[in-house]
Amino acid sequence: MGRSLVRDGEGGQGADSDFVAGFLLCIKTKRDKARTWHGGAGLKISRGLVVFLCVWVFASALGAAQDDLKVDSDHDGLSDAREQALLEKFLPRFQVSRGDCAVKPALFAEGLAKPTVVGRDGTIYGQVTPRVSTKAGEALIEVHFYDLWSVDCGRMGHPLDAEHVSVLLSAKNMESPTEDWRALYWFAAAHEATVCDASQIAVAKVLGADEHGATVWLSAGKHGAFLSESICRQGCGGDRCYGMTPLAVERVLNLGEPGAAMYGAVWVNSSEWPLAVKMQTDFSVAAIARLEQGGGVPVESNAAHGSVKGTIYVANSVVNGMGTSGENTGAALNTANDKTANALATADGNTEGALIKSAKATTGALKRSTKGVGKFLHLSKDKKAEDEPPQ
Ligand SMILES: [Ca+2]
Ligand SMILES: [Ca+2]
Repeated sequence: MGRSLVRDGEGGQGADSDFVAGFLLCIKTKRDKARTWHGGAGLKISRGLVVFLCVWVFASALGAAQDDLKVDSDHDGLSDAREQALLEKFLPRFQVSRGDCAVKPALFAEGLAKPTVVGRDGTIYGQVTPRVSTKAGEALIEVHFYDLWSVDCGRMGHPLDAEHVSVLLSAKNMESPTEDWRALYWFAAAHEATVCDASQIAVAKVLGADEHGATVWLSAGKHGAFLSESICRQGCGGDRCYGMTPLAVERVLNLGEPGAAMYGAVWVNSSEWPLAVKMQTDFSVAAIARLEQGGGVPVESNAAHGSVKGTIYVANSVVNGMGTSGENTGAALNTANDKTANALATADGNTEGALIKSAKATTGALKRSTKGVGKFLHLSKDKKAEDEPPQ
């Protein structure tokens, strides 16, 4: 990471600069007075005054530093300094596609309701929120890391793309020092709230990521997040992880909390992307219970539409096998909702069967079957090329 962007007055840097300024002033004053101590009467008074000024300056700077460490800009009970320290300690090791058409996660202009890209420079946004634990002697904090892109340039791409990864931390109490906090669970979002939802949850120790950030793979163009490279295709077949390279994170900026934005991130509430809804907890009791039953390895946090995903996956394969490019998967990744899922849930068995049979039959039959799936998904035919790895 190039640098930590903690503003003056938002985490201690302001206090540090006051302290340094006071120290320099004190040294300069003592040096100037020293030149006159050899000059004659009244010098003892001057020396006492210098000592008094020094003590006053240091005491003021120290007080200011302590006050700044208590600043809580988003009013959630955690200081800005504590939130920033946890963001930096648990920053995920993002793996991105070297040829991603959106380049890197973007920096957005402060204070504008409309998300406005300033630069595609590898900025990661964060959110640090205290949670209530049911265990005595345990404190919980949930940390979200948002990779916000200028564009989703996979299938059925669209401007702006809000993705995220999160972690649940624990320590003895909220005042525990940063080094004492440990990760319990990691969550990686992939196509949330669609029938292709492949979001995963895993035990941090199983990933070897309980004391630092987890390694997370972001699919090319679509930017779905995966806790293992091998499961990158678990959505509906529209994700690819190829040519992966570590993301050089330029900065980590705290978004604050809903209704209490930091760094001018008022654009979280824009209707142009589903970002505000991602600021809620990712660690439901049901998801954690499913995870613990499975031994802690990455499991899908929402397995409700598995058969539907299978249908779309087959449709995707058939379309690819035809040498054409279909919108089916891409649109499902982006737009399919529960209504669509319900429609498919009643039809997916027949549809999938038809597709599999069609795959063995004629091109004409294939076209009819894929059109059938497209009809279920309320889609039109594709105009873009498939986002396969570059040759
Ligand atoms: Ca706070
Ligand atoms: Ca916070």
